[in-house]
Parts: sequence; C-alpha cells; structure tokens
Amino acid sequence: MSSTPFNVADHVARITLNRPEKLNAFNREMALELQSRLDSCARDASIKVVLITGAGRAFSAGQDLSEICNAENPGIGKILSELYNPIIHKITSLNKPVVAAINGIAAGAGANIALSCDICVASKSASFIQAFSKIGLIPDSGGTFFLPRLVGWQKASALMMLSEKVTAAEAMQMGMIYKFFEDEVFESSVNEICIQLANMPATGLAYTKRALQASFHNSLHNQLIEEDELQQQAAGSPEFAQRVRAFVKK
Ligand code: T3D
Repeated sequence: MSSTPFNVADHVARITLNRPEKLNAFNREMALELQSRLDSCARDASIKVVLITGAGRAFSAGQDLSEICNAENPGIGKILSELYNPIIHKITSLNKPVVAAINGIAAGAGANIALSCDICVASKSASFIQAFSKIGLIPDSGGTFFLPRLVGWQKASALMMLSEKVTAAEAMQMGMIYKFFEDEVFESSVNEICIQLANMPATGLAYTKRALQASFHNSLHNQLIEEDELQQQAAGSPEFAQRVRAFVKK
C-alpha cells in the first residue's frame, strides 16, 4: 500500500501521509514518495491546489526514529539533504497554494513541513511539538526559518528548546497556523478552503506566493520593484481581464 495515497478532484490534489500505526512518521520511502507527489503536482496544470494531510490520529510524528537506528541508515546529513530539504523546497517553490490540514499531532519534521505550507489549518484536537531538543537534535526542515517568522523569536526559541506541546487553539493564537476548526467540521472546512482557492485566479495566487517569499530577503525598495514586476505579469493574465470585465459589467 502507498505511504502517500494521492487523488485529484475538483482541481485539488490530496496527498495523505499514510503510516498511521507509526503516527505517519517519515521513513525514507514515505519522504521520497512525498517528493514525487509534489513533482506530479508541479507538472499537472489541471491541479490548482495541493492539500497535505495525515491518516489516522496524527499528521506526522516526524522522522521515523526506528529507521535512524537501522544500520542501513545513510546518516543525518544525508537524511536532511536527500529527504527533508527537497520536500521543503518543492512545497515552497510550487507555483500553486499548498494547504496543510493538520488532523492530529504534528511533531518534529512533521510540524515543520506543515509550517512551510502556504495555509496551515488544524482540527481542534490537533497539536504541535518541535520535539527535536528532547532527543538532542536541532529543529530542521525549515523550522528555524519559519517558526520565528510566524510567532516571533522568543516564543520560537522557547517552543524549540522546551519541546513544549501546543494545542491548535494556542497555535492559532500565536500565529503559528491560520485557523483551527472543530473536529466535526474540520474536513468540510478544509475542503471549502481548497475549493475556494481552486476557483480563484491561479496566476495571482502563484505570484502572491512568490512575492511573500521574496520579502524574506528583499529590502523594501527591492520588494516594491518585485511587486511592480509581478503585478504587471498578473495584470497581463487572461484571468485578470475576465474578472475585471465581469466586475464592471455587474
Ligand atoms: O537524521 C535525522 O533524523 C534528522 C531528522 C530529524 C527530523 C525529526 O523529525 S526529529 C524528531 C522525530 N520525532 C520525534 O521525536 C517525535 C517522537 N514521538 C513522540 O514524541 C510521540 O510519539 C508523540 C508526541 C508524537 C505522540 O505521542 P503519543 O503518546 O500520542 O503516541 P505514542 O504512543 O508515543 O506513539 C504511538 C506509536 O507511534 C508508538 O508505536 P507503538 O508503541 O504503538 O508500536 C510509537 O513508537 C510510534 N511513533 C511515534 N512517533 C514515532 C514513532 N515511531 C517511530 N518514529 C517516530 N517519530
């Protein structure tokens, strides 16, 4: 059985992390399969939105720790460069929105993959834990980049050093995630967000993602130039012309 089943409906690609008996901890196979799913999403123009979620009671417990103890393990340096870093690059460079639907616990690399997505929402019973410090590691998979930008340096530092678990409500309050939903309406609420995104002008969304990312390294001056360039391209898209015409007619 696939460790990341994948299906496409209504222009939304749904990728499910699927090792529920291990809380969807990443072994090598699942990490490589997720990479390949993200490549498929990049290639397929009919896909407008990508949704990543987990099977069972977890989103993902991060690296499968039993695999680290395996003699065939390629070593920590390779795990990051071959498995997690490409996942983060593929999510952030995809020119379509990626939604993380956090259905349960998200720990370690699982939590940080979630934070690298464009919109991260959670069910009320979900929780987040950096978990790395407990086992003597540093937060990876972009955690030291995303978390301080989302919640501020002090909170990020404390959450990472203490490996403190935070609830979905706390995560929303501190700006780590966009929203949480009651468990009963979580799936339908996530679907609504995805369908809404799939029906929006794709070029504008792709350039919004690009502009936000550029802001991480640009000065204000250069960011204004970036916005100017991207806005001209967005304004040149057929979607813009159609939407404005429809608005004016109405
Ligand atoms: O080289 C490198 O590895 C660098 C990359 C590192 C990236 C990372 O992600 S490092 C961080 C790795 N993750 C963790 O340290 C989290 C470990 N898990 C936990 O702390 C807890 O399981 C949770 C807080 C996530 C959930 O706790 P709880 O009480 O709800 O569940 P549990 O009973 O601990 O786990 C349920 C099962 O899942 C259990 O298996 P069993 O006993 O029923 O057969 C447990 O062993 C398994 N499991 C949970 N997390 C992992 C795991 N198995 C392998 N790897 C895991 N990460």
